[in-house]
Amino acid sequence: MNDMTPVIPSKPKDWETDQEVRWCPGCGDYAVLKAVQRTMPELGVRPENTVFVSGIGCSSRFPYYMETYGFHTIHGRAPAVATGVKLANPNLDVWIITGDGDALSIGGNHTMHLLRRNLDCQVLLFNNEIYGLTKGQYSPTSRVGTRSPSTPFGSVDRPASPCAFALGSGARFVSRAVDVHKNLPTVLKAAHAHKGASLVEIFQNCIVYNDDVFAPFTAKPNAAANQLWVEHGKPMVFDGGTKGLVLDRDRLTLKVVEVVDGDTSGVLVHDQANRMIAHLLVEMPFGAFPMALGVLYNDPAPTFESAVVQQNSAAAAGKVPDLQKLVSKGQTWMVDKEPRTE
Ligand SMILES: Cc1ncc(C[n+]2csc(CCOP(=O)(O)OP(=O)(O)O)c2C)c(N)n1
Ligand code: SF4
Repeated sequence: MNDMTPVIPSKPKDWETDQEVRWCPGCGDYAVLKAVQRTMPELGVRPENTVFVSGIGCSSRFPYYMETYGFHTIHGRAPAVATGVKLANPNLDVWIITGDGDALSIGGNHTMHLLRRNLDCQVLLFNNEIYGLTKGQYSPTSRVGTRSPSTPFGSVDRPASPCAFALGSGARFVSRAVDVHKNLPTVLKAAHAHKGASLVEIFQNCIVYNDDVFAPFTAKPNAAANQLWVEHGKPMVFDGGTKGLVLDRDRLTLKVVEVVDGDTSGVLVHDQANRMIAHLLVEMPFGAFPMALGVLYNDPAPTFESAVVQQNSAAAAGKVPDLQKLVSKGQTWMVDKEPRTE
């Protein structure tokens, strides 16, 4: 996030383009696009100071649909382009749009370095547990047993968790949301307010190749019992406040307990700056535990671009720029007028 004043307020319409949206009808990407366009005016930012950078995939078509600057780059390389943009002009508000394949297969290496460097940007990782654009091959987040064109007998490798990957890479802001959930704008605002790389994993339904893969916690009848929305300073309760998480201090694990008569004493209180709690939350096996959603970890640290700018200005301090001196520094030689013939 950047502090740019004065800011002329914008409306959601100001962030929409005239481009034809080319996602399948019913794709979760539409809901995320709407949520972002609705949220931007509330961030007090302007389209002309905003850049959306994406890799390749269905989700990566996003920059076409935002009336901002944008780069639809190459597969897995949005972090490299975003880093260049932010270093060239740290005042720009940079958003990365990526998929589970783009960010964690071909782009895993780049995503890791973006997060550990802590470039100030928002990374919206659309997780549909599949390669949508290339017609439904399994991805690094697909569950064991996923049948796809590239795993016709079911996948055998264990999936990666984007949030666990982010924490392991040294990310300072890690969050989760659901494409159609009303809380998505709240998570986007928190991600934007955080100075540094903010990872937002968005569970996104691919209606064509992986429909309802998140239904066990996103479908209406399952939502309350299986979604735990964490809030800093609040006890971690779910299922209408009837269940909560406690710390099993002997085993250093989490446990689900019944909350009787609303008595939450003993229930773990969310501390978003506690990295250990974040690790426990993202590692909870779904089924025995609910899906942890919201801002799981938020503990700011100095950003990459601020350190680079500071270092460059310190190195340049007291020096007078002299281009001629620079080009004639070191070894010089004369080029023969006539080519040598030997
Ligand atoms: C270098 C390179 N390798 C492979 C591809 C093919 N390819 C395009 S998109 C994609 C995966 C997209 O999956 P994901 O990032 O999950 O995005 P989604 O389409 O599901 O939104 C692949 C493998 C490519 N475009 N470039
Ligand atoms: S293939 Fe899936 S992810 Fe891609 S646009 Fe269609 S529904 Fe969306």
